[in-house]
Amino acid sequence: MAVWAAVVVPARRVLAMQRVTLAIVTTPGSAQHVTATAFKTLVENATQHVPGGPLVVSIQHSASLGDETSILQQIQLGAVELGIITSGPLEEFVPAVSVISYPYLFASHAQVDAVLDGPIGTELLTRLAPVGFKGLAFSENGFRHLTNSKRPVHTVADVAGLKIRVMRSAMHHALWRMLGANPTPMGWPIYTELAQGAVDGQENPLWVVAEARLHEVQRHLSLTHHVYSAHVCLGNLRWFDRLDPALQQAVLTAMRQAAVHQRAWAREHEAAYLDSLKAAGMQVTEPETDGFKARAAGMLDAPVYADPAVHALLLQVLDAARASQP
Ligand code: EAX
Repeated sequence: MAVWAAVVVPARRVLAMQRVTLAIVTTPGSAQHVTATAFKTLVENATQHVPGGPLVVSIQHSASLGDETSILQQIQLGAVELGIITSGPLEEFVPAVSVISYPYLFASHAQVDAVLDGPIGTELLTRLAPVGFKGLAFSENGFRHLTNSKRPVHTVADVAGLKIRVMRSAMHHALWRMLGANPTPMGWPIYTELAQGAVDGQENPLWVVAEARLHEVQRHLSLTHHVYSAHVCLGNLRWFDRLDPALQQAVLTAMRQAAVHQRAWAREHEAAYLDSLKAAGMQVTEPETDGFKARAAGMLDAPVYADPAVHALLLQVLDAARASQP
């Protein structure tokens, strides 16, 4: 009688480690890096014993995979799985995203949270799908302010003719034209361009100015608060759709928790970043914003918001921001 060797079939599913890349353009210490490291820890812990897991995240920072436009293209192709991207460059892929960058839309973080964590935020994340992205969460870049090497800006008239680097976004380009500047779209980083005087100024949240050491090459800081800038945490849609449902849930939950953690970090540190920029010698002005707002109001009729679907969403977002005004 033949003796058959017993074939042992494992009762549980085999765990298969999956390595994924998460790309950001900024350095360790940046807002994106805070979100990225929190996500990495959370998702790696959560997927230890999940079928198809664990998911192991490799963070590529400091624009090692190119600027945000290039990272978005790599995510679309599936060469990179995940990114934390400033809303500006994403607007060129999904024009609807530009509604949350509308000038002077938000006056407080409470309003930001009410809109981005409400139905409009959810709707925007789903609008990324047709171009191949899975929208996961909004983390925070912050309120943007103007810096330049030429002169203190007290009123919008002082902006006239300043050569300003803007993100690769038609919306930001149109806004700075409307404010009287001479805008030049560029990816990130921009330290060298500022140091060499290729442009006079740029606009970004305070933490960006400090972490990128722009105070070394920009003397004037004007607290304009002109645009709230979100970071959109997203992934390649095909990759996400093919994940085991438990892994999908783990990715979503970890990114949302990382974003909540990072928004708190950003808000806690804002005042300290302003102090550090003053201590580093930046000349700070608090410009008269009525003039900025009056000019920026023209954006309601700008071509970037002309598409009927985008315009309808813009009106909705303006209503929602008004309704959540403290
Ligand atoms: O996220 O490109 C930009 O101006 C961004 O705001 C910057 O990379 C920080």
